[in-house]
Amino acid sequence: MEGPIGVIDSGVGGLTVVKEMLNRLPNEPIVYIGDDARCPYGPRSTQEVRKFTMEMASALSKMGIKMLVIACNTATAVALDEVREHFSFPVVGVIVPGARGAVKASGTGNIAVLGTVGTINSGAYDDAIHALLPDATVHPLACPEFVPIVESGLYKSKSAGDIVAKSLVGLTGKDFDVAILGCTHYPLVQHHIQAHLPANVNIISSAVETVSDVESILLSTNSMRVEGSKVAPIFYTTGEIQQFHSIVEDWLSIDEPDVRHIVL
Ligand code: I24
Ligand code: DGL
Repeated sequence: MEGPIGVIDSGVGGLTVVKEMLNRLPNEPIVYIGDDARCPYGPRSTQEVRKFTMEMASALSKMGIKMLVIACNTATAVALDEVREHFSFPVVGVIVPGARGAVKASGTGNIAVLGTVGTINSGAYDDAIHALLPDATVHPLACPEFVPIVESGLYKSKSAGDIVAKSLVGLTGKDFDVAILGCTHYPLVQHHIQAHLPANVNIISSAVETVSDVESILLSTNSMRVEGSKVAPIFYTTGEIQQFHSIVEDWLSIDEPDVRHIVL
């Protein structure tokens, strides 16, 4: 198999997955689509998220990708199966890898899951965890305040900690030793989350776990890119190029990244 690895997300959040890919698979060409014009997906209906996700997957399919990574938790939760049925390339979501990392890290099988309303309502993390560990106890918590904290830049301030603390009251009295960051944006408020959970709780980022799955598929399908010089990633946004460009520069430390507009 040849061609780039496609990565899709509701916006710029999936760059947390791209960052891990660039570190661990530096020779792989990446083509990314962020649906900024319709972000956030978290509060949207299942039907809408499925439709938007299929549109991004179709656009990348036409570009000849060898594999697709759905970096968005909300999109993975409701659209992974449909995307897999439609296309012949391998499709990797972020939920099964995140669930596997959590099950491995947990000594008790009691696991908290933080995510958007769409991700939590889908029950996708509960299902993935129980498939691996039938006796697990899952404590899901929707945290709709967290994405706006990050996107407003407020995540660096003290008041972000107060908002995070308020949301996490929903886990008071629950017993768990692992918490999954089941949303692309949550690694940016991880320090606030850790500070307001019991000290013994381990935090698992689905973004990190997902790249291990990408790597094993590349190896098992013998499609890892070996030869040649590094290829710069290409980023498509359905929204404004300017803002996307500065977030890519800042987050991935790429000078003059190739950011283009796309209409889906
Ligand atoms: N972080 C995210 N989204 C934003 C943002 C941010 N603005 C500042 N920061 N905006 O997601 C969403 C709105 N769109 C509009 C169209 O263009 C793109 C953005 C989290 C990104 C995680 C990789 C804060 C910020 C930043 C740089 C890096 C990381 C970060 F400015 F969180
Ligand atoms: N990318 C989304 C996720 O991981 C968060 C932002 C959104 O709600 O679209 O669930």
